[in-house]
Amino acid sequence: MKSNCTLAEIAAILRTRQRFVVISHARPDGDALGCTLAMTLCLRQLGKDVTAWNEDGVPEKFRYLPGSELVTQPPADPQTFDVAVVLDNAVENRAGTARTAIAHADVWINIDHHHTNPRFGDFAYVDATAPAAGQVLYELFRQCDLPLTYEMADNLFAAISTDTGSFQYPSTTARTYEIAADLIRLGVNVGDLSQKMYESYPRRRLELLRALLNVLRLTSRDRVASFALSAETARTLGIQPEDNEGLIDSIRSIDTVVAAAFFEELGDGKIRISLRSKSPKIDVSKICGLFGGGGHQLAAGARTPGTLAAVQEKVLQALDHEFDQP
Ligand SMILES: [Mn+2]
Repeated sequence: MKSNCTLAEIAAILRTRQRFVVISHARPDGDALGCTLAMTLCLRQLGKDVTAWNEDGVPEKFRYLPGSELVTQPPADPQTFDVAVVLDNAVENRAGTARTAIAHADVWINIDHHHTNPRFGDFAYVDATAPAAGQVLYELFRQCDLPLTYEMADNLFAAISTDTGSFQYPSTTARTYEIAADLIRLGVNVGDLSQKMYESYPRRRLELLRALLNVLRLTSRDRVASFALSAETARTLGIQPEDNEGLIDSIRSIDTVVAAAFFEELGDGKIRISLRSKSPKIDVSKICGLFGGGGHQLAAGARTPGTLAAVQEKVLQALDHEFDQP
């Protein structure tokens, strides 16, 4: 595998070039958007021309992030830039139309924390020990004396908090808390921001959870919990794509459960698979790899063709097989 460039090399490009585009992955989570915005705000501080795109724009639930109005859906006509910055994205085409709207960039920068990231681009920096891409960006800004404003701090804190399950996942380290402390000193209001992140859901999200709990399945001797969302249920409840983010955690919290799975019927004949594990012995990025996806050992995803029932069955069998390994 290609090795990392240095953070100083990336900082030099940020300082010397002028026209930037910042992208991450489609169906953005808090890390993807927090990073996109922190980088965009940093480049604006440096006096650069910055464009920030996401295939899905900024979902309603993330509009509290400072600068969220700066991220737009990409235009139909591809554009040319000096530099394209790709964040929190291990698979280049997961950026979707945000990727195809870039006709050309002289330099491609790739900053990430997914161990499956092949280090695409001209300058790639992947730290698989970081629990969030936001943590890697923080190190870049601080080590290279780049601007780090209060608005950027809010975005980085949101990125790290959401990707660590509020500083709970095993990838959370002392360094993560040190960074959080620094971000709080920069002005992050933890109570206010956490309420926006975790206690401001629309009612339909809870209605969705109720519907999903009705179809909850426990398999592999109660070590695997799963539920599936049909396109019809999503339509009936008026579900937005961002509504189901994090619901998988509610079934993972069962004491006997080691792995949790969520299946969602997408409109295009594909099924979205989300897997979470509580044990390194069950590597869910490996299982998602069988279905053309990837991610982290304890959190991974894939999109695969098929029917909801058939895909669920195949994944549950693959999981069951993992428990048989010595
Ligand atoms: Mn991430």
